[in-house]
Amino acid sequence: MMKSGRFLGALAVSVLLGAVPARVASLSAAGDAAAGGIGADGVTECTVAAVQARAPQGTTITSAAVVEAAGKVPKYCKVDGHVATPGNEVNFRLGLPVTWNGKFIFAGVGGTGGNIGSLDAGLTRGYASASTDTGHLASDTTWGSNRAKEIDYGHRGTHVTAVAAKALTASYFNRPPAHAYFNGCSNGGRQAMMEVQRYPGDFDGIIAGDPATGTPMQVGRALVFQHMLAAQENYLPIDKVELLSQATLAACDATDGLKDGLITDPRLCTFKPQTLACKGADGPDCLTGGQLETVNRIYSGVKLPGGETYTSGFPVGHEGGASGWQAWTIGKEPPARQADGSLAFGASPPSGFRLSEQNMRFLALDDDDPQFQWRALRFPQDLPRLKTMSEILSPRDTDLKPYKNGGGKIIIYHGWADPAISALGTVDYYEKMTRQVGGAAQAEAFSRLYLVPGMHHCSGGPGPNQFDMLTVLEDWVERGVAPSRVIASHATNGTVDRTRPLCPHPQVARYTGTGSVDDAANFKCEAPAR
Ligand SMILES: [Ca+2]
Repeated sequence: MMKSGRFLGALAVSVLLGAVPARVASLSAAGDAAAGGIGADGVTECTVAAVQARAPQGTTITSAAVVEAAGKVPKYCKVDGHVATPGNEVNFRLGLPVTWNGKFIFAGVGGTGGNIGSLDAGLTRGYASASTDTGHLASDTTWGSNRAKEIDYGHRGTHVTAVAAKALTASYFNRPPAHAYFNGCSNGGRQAMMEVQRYPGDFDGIIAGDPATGTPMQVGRALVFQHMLAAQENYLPIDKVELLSQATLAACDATDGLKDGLITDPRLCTFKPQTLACKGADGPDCLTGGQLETVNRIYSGVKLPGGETYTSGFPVGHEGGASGWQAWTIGKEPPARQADGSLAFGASPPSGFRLSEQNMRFLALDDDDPQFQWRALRFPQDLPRLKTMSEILSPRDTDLKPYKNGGGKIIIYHGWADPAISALGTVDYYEKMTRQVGGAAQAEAFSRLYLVPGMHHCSGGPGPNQFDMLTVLEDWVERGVAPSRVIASHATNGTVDRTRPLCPHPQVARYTGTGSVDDAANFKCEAPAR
């Protein structure tokens, strides 16, 4: 089956986007005032007509209305609209606060897009704040059969929204934003990596949290599910994951030099799942052969026939808990046998299954095949069929020199215990990127990677999982203060019970030997001894 618009190559797309006029550059207060629609405060009226009159070409405003202050969110002008792309329209929302901090921020969106992200965090800090649905509605079940919508989800929708929303911000306030930032986690982290790789001029500061890797990640999941759902004895029930989690913590907690309930560097851990193998029949204190193979697949990742990593395995540690493997891989309920004899999850499958199933069904293949699903994937035989979509969805370019040379700064963070997207893949990317830009000093001139011990996917887990990277990035971009340690905290029921510095990779937080291990003051960042 053909996908509409599939012959639009990257070159044609970039030429078309390049044709959008640089509205910011051509702004003049006198010219805009002459166009009308300027209020007594010198700011554009918050109406469709006034905002549309100053909109860049290809941008359609569908709604503009003042929203009164509520809670911490200040009074702002809420603008909804869409941007035309070749073969599609990308919906966006832009919030323009009455008391503006002079800057712009873009909020990334999770999963497979389809919903515009919340602007509240940016508006609360006074930012002109934008987000996008990445070019399709959540209710649209056919977007994965439309190449234009796939490209917009993959990367283009974020870019055109950034260009249009920055221009609208400039025309609304009659001056361009002094700085433009992007902040996203998970798929939002993937959007961030696409921006830094493909559109280095869009932002001068980018935060990429737990960045999704697109096709390789979904293939890795599918291969785990192929084994885990092939036989009931391969399935890992919740209590077996808790058993594993206790075993990995017992084996690895002290290997980082401090027994504190956290595995600070899982790469140091030499835990072997085989030590949990059942000696005889299945029991609560052991893993069956089928369960061990499931665990090994999760830890091992996927290698190409030549031995090169295709998708990284998951680091050992903190597998348990509601936001651990349970949320992403095994689910709350075990799979049930279907009429055809197969095992399948019920109505609330684990998130990793839901996303991989959707990906294989309508996003992975270069040409749709309605019969294709995760059980049918053959690795590596099917890799050629995934090539085009992998290029559209997967941010793999390690050459960040254009972004660096343009003065951009990027902060990447990843939870070591993220059960959805492997932190080891992000470490691998960062180290390759470091070599590509000319070594550590060059990489540190514009980038940081923070690995967060014991943090699950973007939040959760027993580690210090709350931190404010935007302030760190603002200090770097606006005041030239290069990031060093970042204080993170962990709270239980709203009460902080642990603080810990996050250290720029490859440094790690080292206990100074005195005082509470739950107090960041008693840690320093230093290069690992190995
Ligand atoms: Ca430890």
